[in-house]
Amino acid sequence: MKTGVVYSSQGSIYRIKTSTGKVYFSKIKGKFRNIKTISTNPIAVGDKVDFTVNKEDETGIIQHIHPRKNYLIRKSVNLSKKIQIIASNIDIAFILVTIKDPKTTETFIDRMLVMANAYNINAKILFNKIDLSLDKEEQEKFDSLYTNYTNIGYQCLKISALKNQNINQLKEIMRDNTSLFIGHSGTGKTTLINTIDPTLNLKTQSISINHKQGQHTTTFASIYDIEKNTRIIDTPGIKGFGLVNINNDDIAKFFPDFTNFYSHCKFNNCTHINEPECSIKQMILEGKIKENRYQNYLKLLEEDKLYR
Ligand SMILES: Nc1nc2c(ncn2[C@@H]2O[C@H](COP(=O)(O)OP(=O)(O)OP(=O)(O)O)[C@@H](O)[C@H]2O)c(=O)[nH]1
Ligand SMILES: [Mg+2]
Ligand SMILES: [Zn+2]
Repeated sequence: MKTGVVYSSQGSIYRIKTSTGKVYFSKIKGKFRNIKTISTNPIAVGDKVDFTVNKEDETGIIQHIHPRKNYLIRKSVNLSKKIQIIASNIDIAFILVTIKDPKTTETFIDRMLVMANAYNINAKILFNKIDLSLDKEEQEKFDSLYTNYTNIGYQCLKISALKNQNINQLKEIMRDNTSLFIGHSGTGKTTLINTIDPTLNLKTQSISINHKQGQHTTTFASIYDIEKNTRIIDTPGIKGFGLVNINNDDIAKFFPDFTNFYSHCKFNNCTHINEPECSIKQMILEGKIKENRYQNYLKLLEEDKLYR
């Protein structure tokens, strides 16, 4: 039996890499397919697995998954509401945010941060495409997002993947970690990986001229080795996704700027909307919680109905 990490999966074929660097294309042992897992994919990119090797063609069969340190999960927007593990065993999830071309929605950022917090993943924010010129309104948006998230306690970095700005600083943070890049399509996740390691030469594509949106160039998650212990997981762009297994009255617990206060609400299942003696609403009046974070929170609650 050999042990390795799943570097990518396409259909039912998993590309596994061992510690010696050898790659095995593998399938899953039959029994996995019948097990009812929480997700549509029983094995995810990042999983550490044990597998046997077929002597004739050197293909593998996955026999066992090691316990996951953590995983990032999403519920799809469409009717199927399928749950999918995006990747597992992540040290840092970098959320790529662009102010324009494409515009990243604030609820997307907050949703990602809530999921990362709930699923035990260290999240940081990368504001990419800082080489683009912004109008006054966009610049104000940028400044307020940067300041607010930094004040809440999230590490934020301003970068340009295309113009190689502040990339060395990012590389320092990434060293000896497995980092995941996530964001809307076209925010520059793959471009950033190419800038970090130009030898990879991965496919990227300009955003559409009419809609100013990405064109879903990356279609499946893959791990890339940057240095011996430094890895990056590239992921396909996502528009929106539902929170998984988080109750409405728990969402506030994953807003770090709310956590000092919600336990003072009169009702312990307070959703901080219309309940009397809500300490979150009191803290907004006192300026201890930013009004726009609260608006994002309400929007997130409202939007999440679509996914349930
Ligand atoms: N001006 C500017 N353009 C950038 C920057 N980073 C990426 N781009 C451009 O944005 C477009 C989309 O980049 P990709 O790297 O393909 O985006 P992605 O996030 O991987 O997109 P998906 O794979 O579809 O999720 C390309 O035309 C890049 O050249 C940047 O820092 N500045
Ligand atoms: Mg891409
Ligand atoms: Zn409350």
